[in-house]
Amino acid sequence: MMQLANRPVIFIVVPLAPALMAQLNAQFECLHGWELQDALRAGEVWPAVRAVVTTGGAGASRQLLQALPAVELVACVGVGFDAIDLDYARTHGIAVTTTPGVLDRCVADTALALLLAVFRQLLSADAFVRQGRWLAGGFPLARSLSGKRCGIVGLGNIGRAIARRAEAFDMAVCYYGPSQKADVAYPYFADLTTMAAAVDVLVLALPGGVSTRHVVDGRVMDALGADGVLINIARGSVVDQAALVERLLDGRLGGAGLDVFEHEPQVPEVLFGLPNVVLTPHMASATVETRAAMAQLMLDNLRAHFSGQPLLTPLHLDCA
Ligand code: 8YV
Repeated sequence: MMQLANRPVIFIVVPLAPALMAQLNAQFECLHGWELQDALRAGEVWPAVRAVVTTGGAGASRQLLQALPAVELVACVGVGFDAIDLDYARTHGIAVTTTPGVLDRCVADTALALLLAVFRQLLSADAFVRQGRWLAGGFPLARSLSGKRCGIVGLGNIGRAIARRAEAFDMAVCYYGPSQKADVAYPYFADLTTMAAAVDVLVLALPGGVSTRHVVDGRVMDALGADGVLINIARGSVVDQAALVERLLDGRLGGAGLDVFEHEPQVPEVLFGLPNVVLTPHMASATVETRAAMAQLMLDNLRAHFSGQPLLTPLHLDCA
């Protein structure tokens, strides 16, 4: 019992993988945020909590951080920090860690899987075989990926991993972002609509948050056009989803591969019947290997914090 009392108290926002929960339970005294929602809304405060453990999707709201007056660290299992109140963290000296570097490849794989699935009509082809329709004749021709122009929005670590894969599929890569990168030769566009008009595919790999909300709007989608394909493995918030749905329904946009949505897990049901759209449940990083690496990096940050060591992957809140 003594040992129990000495363990740092942490607040886990949403249920995590069983193996990670077991590790956290063994080393920390854990409060379960999903069981404390009513108490949080009722204004309860937990002064003993020293760290928040969360995911990219769940984040850490101002309301939560205000209820944890002694919190020192928000440790996120994920790279997206758009759901963490960084202003509050910055002004209250709360450190934030994420898990960069360990998920880029899986997320990029998912982007290419979505691209291939849309271009080669993989889901319709699979249904075609299962429904026995092959017996009555061949499957219609799909479209080839090689030779297509791929515009990446956000050339960070994930964007670069997507670029390398797109090149391996013989696509011509270019990118848009806040600034041109000195260390890559891909053509740079300073204007997103101009790039959308010049490519066959737009792949979104930019951070979510207020500053990127709806950067892919109706105008950008119209520039991409009736043969264009939109792939989103970033955040639902970066796309004007109503404008996207309209254009997929009336054919002004050619197709889409979507892993993220504006109001997850709600997905517009009108998309369910469209053969040119592939929908996945925010699973770009969701492999056994990658989730284990993300969990390990989050735990290493937590341990470093509580043993007075430098954090492994802190967010630099002045620049974030
Ligand atoms: C995960 C993500 O869905 O890294 C992110 O920001 O969106 C994903 O990798 C999530 O954080 C799971 O822990």
